[in-house]
Amino acid sequence: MPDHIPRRVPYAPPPPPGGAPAPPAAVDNPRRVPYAPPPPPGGAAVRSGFVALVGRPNVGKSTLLNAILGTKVSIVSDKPQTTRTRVVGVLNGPDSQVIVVDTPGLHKPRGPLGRHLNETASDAAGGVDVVVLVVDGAGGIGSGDRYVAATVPPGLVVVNKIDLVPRQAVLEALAGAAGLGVPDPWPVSARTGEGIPELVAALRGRMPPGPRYYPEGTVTDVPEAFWVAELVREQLLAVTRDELPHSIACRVTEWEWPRVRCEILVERESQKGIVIGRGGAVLKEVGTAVRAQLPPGAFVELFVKVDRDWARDRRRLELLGY
Ligand SMILES: Nc1nc2c(ncn2[C@@H]2O[C@H](COP(=O)(O)OP(=O)(O)OP(=O)(O)O)[C@@H](O)[C@H]2O)c(=O)[nH]1
Ligand SMILES: [Mg+2]
Repeated sequence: MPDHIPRRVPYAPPPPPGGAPAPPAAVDNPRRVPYAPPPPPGGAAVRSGFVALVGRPNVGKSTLLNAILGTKVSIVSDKPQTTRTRVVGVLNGPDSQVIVVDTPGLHKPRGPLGRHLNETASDAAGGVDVVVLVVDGAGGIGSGDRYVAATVPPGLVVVNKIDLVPRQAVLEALAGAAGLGVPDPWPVSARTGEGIPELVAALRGRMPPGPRYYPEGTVTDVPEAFWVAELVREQLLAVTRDELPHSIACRVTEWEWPRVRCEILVERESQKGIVIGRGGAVLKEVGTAVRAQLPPGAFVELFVKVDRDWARDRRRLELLGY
């Protein structure tokens, strides 16, 4: 681990399209070593447990995790299959600890990467205390959601993105979500925060008595170097289109804080130019946006490399941290 650990940026909802990005604010360095301390003498009652957020791609699971935590720990984009790993967020309270796990969107896979993402999601949802099925209240509830509900039976359903539709449509979405097998779906907007405190209270209430699985103050288990690579990928997702997002992987190859070297892998020679941009414009924009989310002084060097096979087999995916 580096001496200087990049700090998490408190979660701020994304600015409206065209708007200026919100400046990052400082938070304390969270330490992230999982451990289970012995219960206190006399046993002050702590409720703790695991919640998995599952759903189709793009319904807003990662945005919801960030909103629940009040801190950005999972990257977000408007492209499907943004999340490629299990991402742990820890919500600490005076007498509770809720560990919320973000997962890749469950979808019909088109190759080894897709199959790997689906497996990661199903595995992450196994054995948790509450599976939360997230659906898109603005996009309609359909066969993809029913497939997820059948694959990983939920204990609670969240209808997200209610800020995008009028009240009447929210009621219709709630009625549709009730058909997914769990009564009383929860309406929320991960973007505006509407309904989030109520959802958090409900999740806390469902935790059984148990230990704090992570030290208080822990926010996530995402390793720092992986986080920087994820921030780079998030920015690339924001500026690229079509198939390109699925062809990109990022990995940090050198960490001499505050200097970080990050490689961007693309699958085809033709994609290299798009990622670099005219005169390096895209890389420059990506680097600036990533640096803005790291502690002052961070210097992120970006390199683009063609690697036809990064998404082709499980071993390669694991080497990339997926
Ligand atoms: N208006 C609105 N947009 C939202 C809301 N929640 C998420 N979004 C947007 O929906 C898109 C997808 O969000 P993500 O959080 O990346 O979705 P995801 O379910 O994690 O997607 P995968 O990781 O691909 O499975 C992004 O453009 C978000 O900004 C919401 O409550 N309201
Ligand atoms: Mg996600």
